[in-house]
This record gives sequence, structure tokens and C-alpha cells, in this order.
Amino acid sequence: MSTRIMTVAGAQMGPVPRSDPRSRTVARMVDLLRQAHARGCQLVVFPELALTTFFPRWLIEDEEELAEFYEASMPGPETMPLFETARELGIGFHLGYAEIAEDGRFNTAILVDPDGRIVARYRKIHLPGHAENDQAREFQHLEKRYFDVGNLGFRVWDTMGGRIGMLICNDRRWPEAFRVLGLQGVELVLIGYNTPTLNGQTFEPPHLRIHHNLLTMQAGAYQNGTWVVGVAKAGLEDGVHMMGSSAIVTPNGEIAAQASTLDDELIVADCDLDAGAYIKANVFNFAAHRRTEHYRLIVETTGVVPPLGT
Ligand code: CDV
Repeated sequence: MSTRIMTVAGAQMGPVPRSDPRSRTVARMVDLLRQAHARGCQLVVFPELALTTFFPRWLIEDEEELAEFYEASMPGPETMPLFETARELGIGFHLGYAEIAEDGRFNTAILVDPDGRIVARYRKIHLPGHAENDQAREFQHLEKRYFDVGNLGFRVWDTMGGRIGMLICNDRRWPEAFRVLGLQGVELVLIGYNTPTLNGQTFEPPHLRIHHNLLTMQAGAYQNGTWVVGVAKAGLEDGVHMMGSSAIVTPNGEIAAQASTLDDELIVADCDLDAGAYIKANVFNFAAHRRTEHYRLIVETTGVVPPLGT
């Protein structure tokens, strides 16, 4: 029997209104850390851009006003309680936030170990949306304006007793992103997301939006034999309804735990990190079965090309 069980909590968060100071949001997160510890968790996964409202929904032209949404240091004075609580409880956490650094502005996620040390950092690579104000939209999605494309690649770390990778929100829809983690033998993929329940551009029924969310995480899990923990910032945030449905997915693509509210809520699963080993050794034994000589288009073209058949 496997002894590599990691008890993981997805800490879904309800809305973080723009008017809320960081201290109030961090206090909510500290409370979630304490609840998770009481339930025996070793790792807590918070959403994408967890410390603020999802600000890319607005055009903000004043740089000073925009700067308020970014963290210049991590931990900083306002986020220090998260690190102190993690150390006190001996619990790790994953945090998504807007990072301003010397080399750019990024939509970032970090992994912090039970000693309160940052052991891994990922900067979002698939930035959805647009860079200019689009009046036709009900609300904006200006990630391409406010963030640079992540420059750290898709990486996996041997840490905290597991082989852990991170993606952020829109990345989960891209099988290539999951596969690059799969090719490093990933066992646990942590994903925070902010997904509006309605598509701001075109009509898509909410049930399909939720279906796509789960579909991509379940497929990514099974096709790479890995656990996936997907965690939302949910509910009515500053006038825009955000999807919940945070889920922990097994390496078989089954849902082990799923949120039932649109508020602060923990979902918990005992993740056997060896559970995907048989998938990696059989149907998705990459070394035995992948045919890279036929995958050229995947890296040689970005958009669609004419059919190769003729
Ligand atoms: N924060 C995101 O990356 N959100 C996207 C939106 C644009 C749909 C997502 O893929 O969920």
C-alpha cells in the first residue's frame, strides 16, 4: 500500500471586492489555512490573483491606480500573516497573485512549503483576452495589457514529498501545457482560476462553461496520470459573476471533491501520489508510445495551416 498520501485542500474563495483591504482578504485566507490544518491537510491551494478583485475586467489607465493590484515583494507586510501561519501550522500553500518584478509584470503562482519558504514559482504563459479596451464587451479581459507572458516555462518540482507542477487558469484549457508537465512525471498539478460564469464576448450557457472547466482538468489529469487541484475565485465580484466548481481530480480523471458553494469553501482529498503510476506505465507510457516525429505541427505552427492531406 502506498504511503505517499498528501491530504490537499482546495481553498475556493468567494468574491474579493475591490473595496476590501488586503488585510481583510488575508484574514479570510488565514482562516482557511486554519480550517485546513484542523482537517489534517498538508497543502492548501488558493485561487489565481487571490489577493485582489479580478482587475483585468476594467481598463485602468492611471499607472498609480493600477499599481495597487500588484505585489512588489512576497512576502510583503500584508501577506506576511499567510507565511507566519503556514510556519506555525506546518502547512504548505499555493498562492496566485499579480507580481511586479524587475523583468516585468506577471500573473504568478508560488508554492510555499511548511517552513514558510517559497520553493516554486510559475508565471502564467497563456494570457487570454486582449490588450486594448473593447467597447463591444460587457466587461473587459485585459490580461494581455496588464501582464507579460510568463518567462519561467512549465516546470515541475520535487518538493514536499511529491512531484508538483503549476498552471494558471487559461493554461488548463491547453493540452500542451499539461503535457509538458506530464513529460516531467508530474503527480500533482495546482491550478487557480478566475472564470466569469458568462462569456463577456459571446453567449455560452453557464452549464457549458462549467463543463469545459471540468472537462479540461479531468482530461489533463487522466492523459498525464496526475492529480489536479483546480480552485476558483467565485461568486458575484464587483458586478461580474464568477464560476465556482473548484475540484480535485484523480489521475483517472474522476472528481474526488467538488465545491458546492460560490463562497469561501474548502474541498479536501487524500491524494495518493502513486495512484497515477499505473497509467504512466501503461496507456500513457510516453517513452513507449509517443510518436514525436508526427507532432511537428504542434511546435512549428501557432495557428491553423492548410490540410497536409493533399
Ligand atoms: N483568468 C482566466 O484565464 N480566465 C479565462 C477566461 C478568459 C475564460 C479562462 O480560461 O478561464
